[in-house]
Amino acid sequence: IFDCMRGRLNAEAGTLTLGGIHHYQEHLINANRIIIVACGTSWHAGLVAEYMFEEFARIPVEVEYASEFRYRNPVINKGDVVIAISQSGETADTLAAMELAKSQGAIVLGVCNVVGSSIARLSHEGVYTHAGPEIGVASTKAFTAQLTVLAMIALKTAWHRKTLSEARFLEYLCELERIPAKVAKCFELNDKITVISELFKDARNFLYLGRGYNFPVALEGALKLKEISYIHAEGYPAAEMKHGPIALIDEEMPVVFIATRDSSYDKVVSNIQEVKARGGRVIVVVTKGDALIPKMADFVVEVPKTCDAFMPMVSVVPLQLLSYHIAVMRGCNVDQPRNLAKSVTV
Ligand code: F1P
Repeated sequence: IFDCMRGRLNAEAGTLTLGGIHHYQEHLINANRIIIVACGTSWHAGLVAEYMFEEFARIPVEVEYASEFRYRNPVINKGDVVIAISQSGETADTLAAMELAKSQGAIVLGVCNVVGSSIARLSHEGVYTHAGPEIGVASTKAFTAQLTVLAMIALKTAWHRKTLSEARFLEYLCELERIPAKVAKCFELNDKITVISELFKDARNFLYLGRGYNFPVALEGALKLKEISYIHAEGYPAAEMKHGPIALIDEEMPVVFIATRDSSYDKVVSNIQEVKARGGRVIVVVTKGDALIPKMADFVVEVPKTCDAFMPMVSVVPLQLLSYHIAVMRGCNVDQPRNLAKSVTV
C-alpha cells in the first residue's frame, strides 16, 4: 500500500489522483453528509475517517455499524454519500447496508482490499487498498491501509473544497509519505512488547483508553486482543472512564493508554493519574521523547511522532504486537481464531 501510495502522490497536489473515485468525485466534494458503513476493524477505520473528513474537509460524517444500519430505517437524503469499508469485500452486513443505501438513491463508494469482490462490484466507484492478502482472519495491515486510503480521500476532498490551505495540504502529503518509515520503526518495539506480554498474558480483562484520533485505536487494540487471545477487553474514550469503567479499576486490571502527544494530552495525563490512584497497572503508548507520561506509567512503549490525524497508523502497531504475543503465549492460533470467519457472509 505504501509503495502504491507513493506512486499515486502526485507532486502536483491539485491533480492528485486516487484512481477509483473519479466520476463520483463531485458528489463527494459537494456531499451534505458522509455516512460510513462497515463492521469490526473496518468500522474502527471508519471512525478515524470521520475525524479526518470533518477536520480536513468540514463535511459532517456518521459512522454506522453496517449490521445495525441495514436493519433500521435510516434517513438517507439526496446529497448524502455512503462509504463502505471492508477488508474482505464479502461481509454480508456491509453488502446489505450498501444495497439499502443504493435503493434509496445514495451514491455508494467502496474502500476495499479484495479486487473484484462483491463489495467492490456493488460500489458505484471506489478505491482498492491493495494491502495484499490478510494471512490471518483478524485484520491488521488492512486497517493501516484503510486509514491511508481514507486519509488520501479526505485530503483530496479537502483540497477541492478549499478547506485546507495549500501549505497544510502539502504538509499532510509529505507526512503521509513518512508514515511507512515510522510504521517500520514500530516493529523495533517487538522485544519490549514481548516482555510486557509475558507479564500480562494471564490477565482476565484489559481496558484500552484513548482520546481523539486515538479513541478508535483503543477500540481496535481491545478488539484485536479479544479476537486472537480470547481475553475480555474493552476500548473506551478516556474521558468516558469516569462515567462507568472507572469502577472496574484495581491492580488486576491492566489499562493501556494510547497517550501520544496531541491536543488532548493534558487530559490524558489526568486520566492516567486517576487510574494510578486506584492501583491500576498502566501500559502507555507515548510519542518518542515524551518526558512526563513515562514517569507515571508502569510500562512505556514509544512510537515516532506524527500529526494527530495519522497517529492511528502508527499507534495501532504496538497494540497489534501486544495481542499477537499474548495470543502466542496463551497457545492460541493467531491466524485462525476460534469462532471467527475471514469473511462474515451470513
Ligand atoms: C470485518 C470483520 C473484521 C474482523 C474479522 C471479521 O470484515 O469484522 O474486521 O477482523 O475478520 O470481519 P471486513 O468487512 O473488513 O472484511
